Amino acid sequence: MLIPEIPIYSRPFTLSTVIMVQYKLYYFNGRGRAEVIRLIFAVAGVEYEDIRIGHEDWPKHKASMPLGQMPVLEVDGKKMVQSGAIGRYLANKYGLLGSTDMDKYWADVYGEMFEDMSKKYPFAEKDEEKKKELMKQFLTVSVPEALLKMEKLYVDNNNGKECFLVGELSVADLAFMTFMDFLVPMKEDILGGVPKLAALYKRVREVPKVQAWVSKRPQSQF
Ligand SMILES: N[C@@H](CCC(=O)N[C@@H](CS)C(=O)NCC(=O)O)C(=O)O
Repeated sequence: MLIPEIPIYSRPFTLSTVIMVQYKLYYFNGRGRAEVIRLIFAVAGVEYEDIRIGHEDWPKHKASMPLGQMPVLEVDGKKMVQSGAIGRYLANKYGLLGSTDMDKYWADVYGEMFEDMSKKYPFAEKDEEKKKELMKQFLTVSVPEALLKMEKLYVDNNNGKECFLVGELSVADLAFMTFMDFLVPMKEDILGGVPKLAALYKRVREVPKVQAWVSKRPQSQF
């Protein structure tokens, strides 16, 4: 039987939408480490409760989270932790992990690259002068260098084809978009040296279900 090639994000109906699971997502009022999870739900058309805990209320909730951290995804009452693992779990469930084992591997590689890049962001630096210097290094050296390497991998892996990171839309694209949504307001031309990735960023943001979520998501600083 011939199965029509319809991209997952425009499929109207999947088996997963039939089996109703109760999802509750707990995070701060920000995109941060929860946004990829929210984007997966948006693209897959899955309902969930988006519970945003204010920093002032966090001490009251911390002990109820298995690792004392968020995001936490409650699935039918069971609390799941670690954003990357939750993202892969949901992406696998909703067809956003890549189609082949190799695609899945590469989606993971890109995810690790974003994680490596974010680790260089000087979140914890208290000294304002030092932080300014580290931020400059982060935005003008560390990230652009990593993006150059990433663009090369992306172009090689797809033979220059203008597509998503691993062909079809995957969790890696959603993670890429989330990372760029964080960086672009800090440095508008951060993708200036990587035209293929700049086009990819636009492509991901133009996916109708992504666009719909972006247009209605709460505005937040991070
Ligand atoms: N590796 C974890 C890190 C989770 C994490 O660091 N969460 C932060 C917010 S982004 C948090 O809950 N901070 C509050 C605290 O540790 O008390 C993940 O990706 O889920």
